[in-house]
Amino acid sequence: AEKYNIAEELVHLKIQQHNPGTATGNEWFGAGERITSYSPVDGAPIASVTTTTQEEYEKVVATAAAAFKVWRTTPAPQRGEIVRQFSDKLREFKAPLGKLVSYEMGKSFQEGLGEVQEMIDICDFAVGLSRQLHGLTMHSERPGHRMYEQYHPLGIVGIISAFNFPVAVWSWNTALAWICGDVCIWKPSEKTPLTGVACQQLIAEVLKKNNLPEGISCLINGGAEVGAMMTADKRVPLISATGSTRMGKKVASVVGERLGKSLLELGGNNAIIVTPDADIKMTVIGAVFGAVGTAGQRCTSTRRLIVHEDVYDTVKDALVAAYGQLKIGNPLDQNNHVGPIIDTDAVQMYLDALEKVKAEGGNILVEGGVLEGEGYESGCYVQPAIAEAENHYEIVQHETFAPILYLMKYSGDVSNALEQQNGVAQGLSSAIMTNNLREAERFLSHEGSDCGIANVNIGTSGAEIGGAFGGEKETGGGRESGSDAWKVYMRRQTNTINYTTELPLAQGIKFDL
Ligand code: UN1
Repeated sequence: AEKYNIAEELVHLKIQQHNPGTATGNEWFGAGERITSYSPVDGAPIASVTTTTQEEYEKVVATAAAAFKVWRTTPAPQRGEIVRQFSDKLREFKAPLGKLVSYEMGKSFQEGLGEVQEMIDICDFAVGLSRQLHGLTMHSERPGHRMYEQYHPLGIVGIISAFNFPVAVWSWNTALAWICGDVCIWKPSEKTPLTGVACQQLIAEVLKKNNLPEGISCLINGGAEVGAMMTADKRVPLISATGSTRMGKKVASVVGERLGKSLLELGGNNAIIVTPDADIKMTVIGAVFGAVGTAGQRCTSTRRLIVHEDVYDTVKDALVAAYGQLKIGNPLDQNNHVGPIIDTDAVQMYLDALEKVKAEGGNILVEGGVLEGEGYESGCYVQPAIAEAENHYEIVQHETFAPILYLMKYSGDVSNALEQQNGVAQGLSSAIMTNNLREAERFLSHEGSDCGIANVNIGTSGAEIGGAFGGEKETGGGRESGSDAWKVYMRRQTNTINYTTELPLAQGIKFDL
């Protein structure tokens, strides 16, 4: 266990035993109750942070609002330069931050490093974007008139993120929001507050070095009641929330009530369709990584495999064999494939799901269960499971945030597989494994996958930052990260300028005085 101690990383990242949990930048506040962060790796308490009080929240919003007045007038490429400096910090601290992500959240060290890499990538993307916040120009129907559009900063962006990508999802939002001229208030998951404190300290140093005001990057901590301070707050024009569909519906209704904007990235129920033309070796790698990577706790995790009857037995046998090779244990030990899930409540949900699939008639192919004994003392290590199931089962329709894979069969045409794949409430990620052009194009067409992400010969998880990330239906409809996702962080203004001495009206209307 000594070998996987992270005491040194905590010192490096300036995490103390008791940390204030609220910050406007370099200034920290800590009057609230404490939350202790426990590691699912060994069950040990890591450190604590204070939750944000209403009074502290008021200070944060006031400071952010004042900072916005300065930040919005800073030229966008100069804002990009700040993000570039932040990405340098992330490069410098990649190992300790990746290790803290791994230890506090439980994902493998490789995935912890991958998450910090994703932060670096989105920063690089944002730096380039800071010179490309383009609007269109239009031709006016009136002589001597010019029309164009501009994107202006929105104001304060509230970010509510989940435990499973404790730092990357914040960076997708914040790197774009900053170059767009917005200021950010971040509430990380109450299950992973320490990675939040670490990130806040890194960005705060950059802001201080550049003599920028407090309030550009703010941190608040706590549970749903602290998130609710932001969602109900008219001074926060955009709330970006990642988490369960249940949480998203609540956020959307509160923000909608005040006609604010929300950007929601909620549950997935992602499937891979395996056609008779699939490369079986690629299928198995993609499916196993998709189902057990991050211990099944990505919103893009593969939850369903929809396999053609001609290759069903081959795929089934290959999967069962692959699951037999999986090493489950301390995620900081790079020999292990699968770490713990986040906490014992999540373990209970996993166990309940396995009971339910059995009760509904499912056939367990790879038995699940909670691991016990040396190295598993936290009680959070579970055996990745596979069940043969049917799409209409209530439990299959539900996103269980754990490594459970449902294996299903289809026969005939790929449209039968598509019906199953689209036949769930969620619409985040999807994939097809095929070497048949007709099937691949059908899958990508308007009558194909109904998800925000649709991949060919790649699994459902592990999206790159360059594309827009998000999904349809109960996934919430939001898009973050690449492509033109930046537009949601800005307000669009249409400008018409008349440079003549006449005042002609649009639509040819005559109004003579
Ligand atoms: C999430 O699970 O909330 O596509 C984000 C992926 C990662 C991001 C997942 N790049 O799996």
